[in-house]
Amino acid sequence: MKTVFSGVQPTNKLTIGNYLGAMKNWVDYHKDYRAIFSVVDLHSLTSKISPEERKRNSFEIVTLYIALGLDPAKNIIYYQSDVKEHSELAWILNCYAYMGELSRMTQFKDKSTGQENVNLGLFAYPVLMASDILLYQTNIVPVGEDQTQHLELTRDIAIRFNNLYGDIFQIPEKLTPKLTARIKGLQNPEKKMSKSSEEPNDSVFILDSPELITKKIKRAVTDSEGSVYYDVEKKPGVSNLLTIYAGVTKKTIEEATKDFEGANYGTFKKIVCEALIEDLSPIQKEFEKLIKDEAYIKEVLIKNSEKASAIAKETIYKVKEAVGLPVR
Ligand code: AQP
Repeated sequence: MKTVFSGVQPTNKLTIGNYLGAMKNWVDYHKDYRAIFSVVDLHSLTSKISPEERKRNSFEIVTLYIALGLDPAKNIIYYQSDVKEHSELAWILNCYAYMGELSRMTQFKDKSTGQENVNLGLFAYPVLMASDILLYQTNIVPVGEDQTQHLELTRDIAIRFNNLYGDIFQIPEKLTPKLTARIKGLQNPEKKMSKSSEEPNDSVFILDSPELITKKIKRAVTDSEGSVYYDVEKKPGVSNLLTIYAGVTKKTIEEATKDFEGANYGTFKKIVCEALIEDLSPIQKEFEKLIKDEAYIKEVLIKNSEKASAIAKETIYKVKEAVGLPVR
């Protein structure tokens, strides 16, 4: 059976960008793939958040995975730090990745610009991400568009390693949703919506109340033209809201645009809000129920990390044997 792997960093609460660009599409994979979804907490050490926040976010994200419909009996849901082979493989692959290629990563450039002491982890982040993916002999990686460059690097490292040592790693393919690959910020529709955005009305979080969602969408930047159609260059704000609407209603952009023929921006925003709230509300209800059952979530994490470890150990064995490290 082929493997699908993806992960989310517990750097904050999750946005509808994370949801529409990645997680919404994860639910049915287990039917055709061995489905592995991680909370990549080691990655989040590259960001400055408190230990309490990291812990709480991680727990909430796992709960959200289940609330979204990921059945923990059919999907491997776990914390990255619970499987020590992620770090082990990352170190080994660090020795096969080049400073030059890592320096070209745009996410590193974006996140390090203006920072005084850039931590080494931020620079090496893409190698840890490559390790996450390669550890499970992953075939496909469903991610948003922002991860394209990291995925390319993962493939390059895997091919380089295989050329040296034989068929050790599966070469993964990226799978990005056509329309919702890059949900933009509501206040800055030229930039991607991000969970660590400093502008409070830029991101809608999956767990935002209906009132808050309404407030944020009402304030979303549009333009002065007054008619609703899709044109990312000319109308980034309106196009982004149309994309969100199409994403939650599972309509094409043409179908979505048709729904707003003759509508003014007030009506348009109201309908986008309603559709978004309707899509998120069952997830929020399920989340509220599950989050109270801490023992259940902890049990899911223990059982699933054991499953993940068993797969990871097989890859590490192959890798260590290939490079001449002792195996037992
Ligand atoms: N705006 C977005 N549109 C579509 N997809 C998105 N993703 C993130 N933002 C958008 C996808 O969500 C998955 C998990 O992302 P991540 O947690 O690894 O971190 P990220 O890509 O760096 O996302 P954020 O929200 O911008 O986090 P911070 O602010 O912490 O850096 C990935 O599949 C990603 O593509």
